[in-house]
Amino acid sequence: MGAMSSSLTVPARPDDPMTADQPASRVLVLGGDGYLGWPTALHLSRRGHQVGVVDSLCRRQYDVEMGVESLVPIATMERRVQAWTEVTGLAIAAYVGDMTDPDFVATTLADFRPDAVVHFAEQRSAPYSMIDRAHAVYTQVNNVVGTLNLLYAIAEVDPDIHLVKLGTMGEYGTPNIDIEEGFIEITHRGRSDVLPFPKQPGSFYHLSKVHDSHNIAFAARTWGLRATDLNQGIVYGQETPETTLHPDLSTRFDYDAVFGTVLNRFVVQASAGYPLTVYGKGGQTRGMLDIRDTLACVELALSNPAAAGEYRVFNQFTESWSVMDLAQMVVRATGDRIRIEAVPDPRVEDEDHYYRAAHTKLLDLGLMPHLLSESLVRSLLAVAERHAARIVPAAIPPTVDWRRTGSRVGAA
Ligand code: NAD
Ligand code: USQ
Repeated sequence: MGAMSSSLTVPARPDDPMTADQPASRVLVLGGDGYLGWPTALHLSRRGHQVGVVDSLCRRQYDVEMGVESLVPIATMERRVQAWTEVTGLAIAAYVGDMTDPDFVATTLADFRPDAVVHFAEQRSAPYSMIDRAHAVYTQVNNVVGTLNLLYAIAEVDPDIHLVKLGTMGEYGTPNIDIEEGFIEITHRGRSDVLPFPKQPGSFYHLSKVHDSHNIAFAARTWGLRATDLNQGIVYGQETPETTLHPDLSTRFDYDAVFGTVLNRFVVQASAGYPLTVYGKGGQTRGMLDIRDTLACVELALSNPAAAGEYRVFNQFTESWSVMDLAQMVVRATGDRIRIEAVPDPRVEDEDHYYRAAHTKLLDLGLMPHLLSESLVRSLLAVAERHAARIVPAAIPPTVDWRRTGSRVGAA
């Protein structure tokens, strides 16, 4: 996808409110038009930071390619930013461009002069990266080159900028030992060292995050950059206190087999009366978190920055759930109105395995998690039911097969 280096910049107002307990900072949210980037930008703006969003809008283009749309309608990026100012009086600067364009990245950083950058701007679907060779190459070039361009721009524009980068719990895979937060002390032939935790990612997408992690650690070590890698689990939910202020502030909600994540998919399937698509045995266990906790974790990372030269890793999830446990909770929340369907697993992954991952660093910084419950699932069901008329049933069954090197996709 080529670069679109136009910019629609909204000037910041001098009278933006500040919170009493936190010094305001300038934060650039890369991928600020996406599912998580947009609500993060709103949250930080409301908390008194001067916020800019950067996005190539490629995520909207994947929808066209897949023949699907977000279940909840979303406004254009231009309209979203305008609506935020109308509703709150606060301004968000917006830049449209591609992170794989090094000049765009450097110019944007030099123009906005952030204290911190939150980097969400990657192709984030494992199935999309496994469609065929072209999608695997696109994913790794988009993600790895975008992040490399960012590291160079930070080093050249202002090495003091704190990089908060979205990684993934899936970098670790599912080893038969406890997962630590980024690093593990290893004793080998009588000598000990603290080394990066071994990585066993399960898709070319997850591999792109591993490559990013190594590049970021190297840049921090070499150029003295400040970097926090947030190894985030699977996010669920769609509403945050800011996105519900106006329909034009809604964030996207994906339920299709390529971009929909597991609990969001189950909730939409249930609201459509579609049997829940548990892949394989359903013993796949993952760290998960509420979308509101993503915002809180990013804010905690920003307000407790990494030191110069420090590369640190936080495991960003609040609870672990197996896919079958999630499906059973959704069934209960519907009053047993729907059933679970065992679908042959299109992925190559352990369907029944040990899983215990450390996640204390964000809790130590003060995270107060929103935990998953049947009542929370019912509130997600209510969101899905409001938009049930927009569900495209053909988008629900899985189309991408890990074992084949070319899959047919697209619900249109
Ligand atoms: P998303 O696809 O909704 O948002 C990503 C945004 O980045 C999109 O708006 C897209 O247009 C933009 N983007 C992608 N490549 C770009 C490029 N080269 N230049 C400029 N913009 C680009 O994804 P999301 O669910 O909001 O995820 C955000 C980040 O969080 C991703 O890095 C993802 O890997 C990570 N993450 C997400 C989840 C989850 O459950 N959604 C879980 C763990 C980690
Ligand atoms: N699964 C089902 N049925 C479905 C969909 C998924 O059983 O209908 C299973 C998958 O096989 C997998 C698990 O649920 O075992 C999770 O799948 P997912 O699509 O919800 O999550 P994943 O592909 O891992 O990717 C998502 C985000 C990605 C992020 C990752 C966090 O798309 O950006 O990095 O979650 S983590 O899982 O911790 O790596």
